[in-house]
Amino acid sequence: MKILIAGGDGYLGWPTAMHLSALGHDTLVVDNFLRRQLCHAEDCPSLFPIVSLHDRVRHWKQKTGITIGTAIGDLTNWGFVEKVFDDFKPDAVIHYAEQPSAPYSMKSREAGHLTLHNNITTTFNLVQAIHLFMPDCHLIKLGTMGEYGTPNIDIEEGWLDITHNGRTGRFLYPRQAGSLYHTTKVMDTDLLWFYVRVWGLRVTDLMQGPVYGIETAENEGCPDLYSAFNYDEIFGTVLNRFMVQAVCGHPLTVYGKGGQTRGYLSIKDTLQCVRLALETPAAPGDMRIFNQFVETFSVNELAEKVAESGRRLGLDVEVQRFPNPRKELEDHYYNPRHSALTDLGLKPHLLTESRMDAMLSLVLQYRHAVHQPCIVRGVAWA
Ligand code: USQ
Repeated sequence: MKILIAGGDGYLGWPTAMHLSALGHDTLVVDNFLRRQLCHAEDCPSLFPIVSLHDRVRHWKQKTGITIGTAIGDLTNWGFVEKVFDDFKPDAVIHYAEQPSAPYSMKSREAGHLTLHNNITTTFNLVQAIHLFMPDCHLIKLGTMGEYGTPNIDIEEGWLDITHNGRTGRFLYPRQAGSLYHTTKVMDTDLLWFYVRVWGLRVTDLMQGPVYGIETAENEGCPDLYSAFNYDEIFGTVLNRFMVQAVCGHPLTVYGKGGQTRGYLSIKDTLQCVRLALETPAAPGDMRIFNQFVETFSVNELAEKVAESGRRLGLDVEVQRFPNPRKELEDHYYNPRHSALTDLGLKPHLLTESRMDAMLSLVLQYRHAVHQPCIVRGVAWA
């Protein structure tokens, strides 16, 4: 298949490009380096030195003989989008090209507007280009479990059957996001559902939980092929942050009561999930929604797992409660379904002690590179 990976330079986009190209797909990475620029501007460096996209593509070619194509430009610019689609004519688009940080989106009016404009316009342009150039193309969109929020009822996979005054209908499951970033994903879902209804697009919307990890089958032992790994308050996800905090002697930053529960998955499972969605495309006029995570943990449970792993590795890890900079429930019911991807064949990599220790050992090798000032930055929802 010809696969366009929008946001293919990112934490998940680049590993996806390697994974799918290794399976024999003709892969094109499209990116404008927004994530690199924002991290640079916010003084939030990656733990590992970031190799340029062009160098990674060269390293991958040397290692495997496979060429990954690149198109550098901004997907909010219609002229660029039109040219890329006209030239490449993808059979599938994997859409990661969004500003992915909740704290960044809440930082200032400007950052909020950038998030809103970038995320919604990119989704809109991709939908328009698919309709115009490749109406049969399957769009796989990375959404987020955060679209649902933390309701006091079970979370279904995307849809809810509602009986009202004796009549029953199927609707998008109610969304109530906890940040402007998460709200842009809700808006994406609505936009996609609208165009599925009117234009018969084929869409899979993946409600993904926070991802952790570094190595995949394709980059194992090859730092030149690693993605950027953020551990700062703005761009780092919680488990990646805790791992880095553990190795540099920073207390683990549990926000508030630490009962916030989310569905987690490793970067290896993200690749599996995206591949499974690709191999079983949505039918025309179908909008599939899959909940993409493999196990749930509270922040307290994650902190305890990191502290235990640290002890096994001889580290003295302190867990500390910090005032929560976010507005979120710290103690809540959380029971989301997640059977659709398992039914397609997902084989989860669970967060076992040995996997925790392997990741922490790898992070420990880069302890000298940790930039402590970015760990707590004080971005508050208020
Ligand atoms: N948290 C802490 N301490 C920290 C960092 C986070 O207690 O140092 C807590 C947060 O308050 C939150 C939970 O850990 O309750 C998860 O936070 P996170 O920063 O790992 O995840 P989040 O901001 O929700 O966003 C991340 C990705 C985003 C993705 C989302 C999936 O950045 O792109 O969409 O995970 S989900 O969380 O399911 O919405």
